[in-house]
Amino acid sequence: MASAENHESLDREIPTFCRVCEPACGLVAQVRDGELVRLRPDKENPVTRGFACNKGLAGDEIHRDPDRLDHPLRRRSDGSFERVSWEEAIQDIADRLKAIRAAHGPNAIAPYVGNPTAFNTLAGPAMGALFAQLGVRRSFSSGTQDCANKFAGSEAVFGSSTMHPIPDLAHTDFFLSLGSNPRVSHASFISIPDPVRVLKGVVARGGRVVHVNPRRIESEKTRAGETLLIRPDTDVYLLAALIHEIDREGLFDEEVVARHGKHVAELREFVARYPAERVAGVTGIASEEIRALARDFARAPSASAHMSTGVNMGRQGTLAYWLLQMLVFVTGNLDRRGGNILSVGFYESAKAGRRSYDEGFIESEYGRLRKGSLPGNLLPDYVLREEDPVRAMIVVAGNPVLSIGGEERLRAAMEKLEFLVVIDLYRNATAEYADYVLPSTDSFEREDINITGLGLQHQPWIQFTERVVPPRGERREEWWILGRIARAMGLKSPFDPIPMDATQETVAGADLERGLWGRIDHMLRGRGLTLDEVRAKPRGVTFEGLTPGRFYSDHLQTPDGKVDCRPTGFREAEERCEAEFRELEAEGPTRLKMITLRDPWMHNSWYANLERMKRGPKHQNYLYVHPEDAEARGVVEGDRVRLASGHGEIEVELRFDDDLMRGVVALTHGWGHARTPGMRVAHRMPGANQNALLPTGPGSFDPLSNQAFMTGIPVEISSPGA
Ligand SMILES: Nc1nc2c(c(=O)[nH]1)N[C@H]1C(S)=C(S)[C@@H](COP(=O)(O)OP(=O)(O)OC[C@H]3O[C@@H](n4cnc5c(=O)[nH]c(N)nc54)[C@H](O)[C@@H]3O)O[C@H]1N2
Ligand SMILES: Nc1nc2c(c(=O)[nH]1)N[C@H]1C(S)=C(S)[C@@H](COP(=O)(O)OP(=O)(O)OC[C@H]3O[C@@H](n4cnc5c(=O)[nH]c(N)nc54)[C@H](O)[C@@H]3O)O[C@H]1N2
Ligand code: SF4
Ligand SMILES: [Mo]
Repeated sequence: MASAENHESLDREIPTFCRVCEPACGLVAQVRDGELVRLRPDKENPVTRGFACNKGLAGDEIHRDPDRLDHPLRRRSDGSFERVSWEEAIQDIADRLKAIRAAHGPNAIAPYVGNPTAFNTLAGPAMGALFAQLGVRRSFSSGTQDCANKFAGSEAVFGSSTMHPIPDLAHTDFFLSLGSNPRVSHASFISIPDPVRVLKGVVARGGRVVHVNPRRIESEKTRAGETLLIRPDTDVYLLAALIHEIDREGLFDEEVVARHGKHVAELREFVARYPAERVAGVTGIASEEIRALARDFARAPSASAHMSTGVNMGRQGTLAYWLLQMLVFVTGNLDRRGGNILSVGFYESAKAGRRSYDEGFIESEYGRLRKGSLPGNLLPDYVLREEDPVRAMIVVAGNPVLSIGGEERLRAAMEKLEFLVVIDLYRNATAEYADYVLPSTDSFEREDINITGLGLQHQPWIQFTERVVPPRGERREEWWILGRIARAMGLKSPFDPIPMDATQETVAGADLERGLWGRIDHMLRGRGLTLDEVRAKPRGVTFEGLTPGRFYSDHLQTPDGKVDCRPTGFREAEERCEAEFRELEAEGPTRLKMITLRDPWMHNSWYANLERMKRGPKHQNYLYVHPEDAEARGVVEGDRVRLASGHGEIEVELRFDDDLMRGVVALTHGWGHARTPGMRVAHRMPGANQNALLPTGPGSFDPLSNQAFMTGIPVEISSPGA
């Protein structure tokens, strides 16, 4: 039957989608002899229409990377790793977790959940089920290095952490974007393929796009908007000034504000502290320019706004997100065509995140903290403490050693842990401290849907992807791994259906009973669809695009149905905000501040092992400095310099970048692989870890949200010999 065999070996083309970042770009996977050989952009994807970036298209190289984990590894007493069977690994992990829990209680075990789990539909409920049954009360995630301020902000203003009205870019006349670089990063908290094309469209229609950023970003050069340079960590004052100037000009939409807002007078009073002339010095933006921006935003037929990690990571990320929503709201642009509109998609998630902001806190060893993920910046503190420490950790798809601030304390903490399990694609920097390193499948080796964009998609759609190829080696899906551990501990697992009345085991537990995909099927049924119907359409099902008119009547989750324009829970923070303003005023504009520079060849820390991304000059990360700042310090391009903050120091090669604002230096994060021998390419071209310079411990995160301070870090440059 030679012909049948030939048929087997012919290329199969399978529509799927990328799970690296938020747009979920449609891809076509080319499979030959059961092997993934190539990925190409899917022109037939109804939403992403052939857009995909270099990282997504390199997914097959990640899949084939010879340094990928293919078998469970166990640490030997001499520190090296040995291959073990899944049975042995699972049983030993279960026994050790049980012993630690029996001896020290549930506080001794803490998970860290990394960013890629957000792109992995079945991992979430599986983690939830295991951790709930373990009684875990201390847990960490990449969310507190990324966007925790946004959840807190929306909860306070709209009564739900899952309500984030997104800019209606297809129709807007004015788009204000703070702290984002869509050309390189493809945006966060708005899922939109090829954002640059869409922004160019706004400009081509005669609209305006303004990027507020300490660096003249790539988007400007591609005619996707203009950049307004701002001193790092000062956006909150700019936003306050914009609202105040709009108020001064009488440009509030009084009718909307009176009908849907509360505490409006109090908002007016707060922003009045920051008139344009007062914030000009601190923000580095002339007062006339701030006034003009305020007028243009308020007078545009429609205007929309967005902020991202550049602002999230400042000291006032939560207040800034509040004021961003206020800017949109008071100008009547919330829920308006061309303004900010809530995206719905296959499930209305607003209710799921409903909570009163003031109830979202716990009393902890470190004072009042937000419920949910503890601050990543306290991870070392929880491990290194004498009394009731965290003794065991389970890290799923994360690399806290490199992604959180304060590298040396993190390493000390990992070293001290009695037991560490890492579930990853690679033996990453964190895995070097693990007792067990478990190989997970990658996105082409599992079934999935594009879950991440739910509630954030510019054009909502759901797509189901089959498993493109079978897992290589002994790679396993996270739900399988965690389920087996649960079962070996005598807990409930997906292999051991959970009775419906086990409500204390959280919703996730009940989901597992309905089958792995039961939760998604259930969510879809609310929209009159089933998962089988979605599966039957390999390129997915699209839903109605952004539609205004239902935000206030159907979605807003505050108990009184009003937008809270000045949440009382923010009062203490307002005083801190003012104190920091005075500090910045006193410090003046010449103090060097460090920001992060994402580039197209890294993805946080996990594209570090692809040779192709490291060709030529890309073999290291550079310190970018404005030529005049360099000159003032007697250093030149090509120098290896010492970069120091109050928290640590690194050595890096200097490069000029006159796109930076004076007084600002930039570095790409995710590097620093000198102690990661399991990733040979990364290890050979290690670069320097920016996070060695970031603050850690109490005081290094926003108490309103647990979000870490990671931008606008004061630094000094010197020659290493000096
Ligand atoms: N190539 C690539 N793409 C990625 C990632 C990656 O690592 N590499 N990471 C992915 C992830 S996890 C995320 S969350 C998204 C993030 O997506 P974005 O939030 O768009 O991230 P960045 O491109 O880093 O843009 C942040 C911008 O903020 C600016 N900035 C820094 N400090 C300040 C400040 O104080 N104020 C203002 N106004 N701006 C400031 C920086 O110059 C930078 O241009 O990107 C995703 N996409
Ligand atoms: N200085 C500075 N630091 C930052 C940032 C910054 O802008 N500046 N950005 C922050 C942001 S926005 C984020 S989101 C965090 C990210 O923080 P983390 O999530 O802790 O770190 P990543 O580097 O994204 O590591 C992800 C790990 O998951 C693995 N992985 C990838 N896919 C899978 C999968 O399908 N399954 C499993 N099991 N593993 C997988 C990768 O191999 C990698 O080791 O970093 C933050 N750190
Ligand atoms: S933009 Fe993001 S989702 Fe799209 S291909 Fe690139 S990495 Fe993947
Ligand atoms: Mo992120």
